[in-house]
Amino acid sequence: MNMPHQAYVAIGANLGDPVTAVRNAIDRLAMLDKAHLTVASSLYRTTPVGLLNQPDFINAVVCLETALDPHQLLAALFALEAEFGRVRKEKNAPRTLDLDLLLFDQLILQTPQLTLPHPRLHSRAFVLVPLAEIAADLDIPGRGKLSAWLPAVANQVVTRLP
Ligand code: PH2
Ligand code: MG
Ligand code: MG
Repeated sequence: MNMPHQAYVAIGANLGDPVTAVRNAIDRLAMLDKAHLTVASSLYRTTPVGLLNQPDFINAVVCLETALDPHQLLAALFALEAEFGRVRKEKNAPRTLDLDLLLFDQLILQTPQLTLPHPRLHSRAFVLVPLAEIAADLDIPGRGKLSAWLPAVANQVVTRLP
């Protein structure tokens, strides 16, 4: 199948067994219909950003080539979150699995459902560091080189798992 688009997806979990959840999520993303996983980052243990009084997260980023459009891909990500038992409570609450669409080609988009690039991507080490591992030269539409944002998040603790 022709997979004309390239998308980056962030994976996060901090409830239950987050390492297993993130590994299983990567496996499930590799099985998505009309998509092909090209590369997955290492797993990282990260300190919570935002709501601080919650367990550390496990985070990773994957690159997908896909024939889906952005909203179709987002729907597939929400379906996977539900499959992993995600219950949406308050914003930033601990979660069994969070899948965030970061980038879709060089698209800049603002709809009620979806903002691209992800609006907080450039200020979060738990996204930037795994993303830089798999796509060091990446350009963030409207924000410039990914690598230029890394120094600003150097104070956020992210540890690559062996
Ligand atoms: N996700 C959030 C809020 N804070 N912090 C870390 N370290 N990792 C996350 O995935 C994360 C977060 C909202 O989705
Ligand atoms: Mg998120
Ligand atoms: Mg999310």
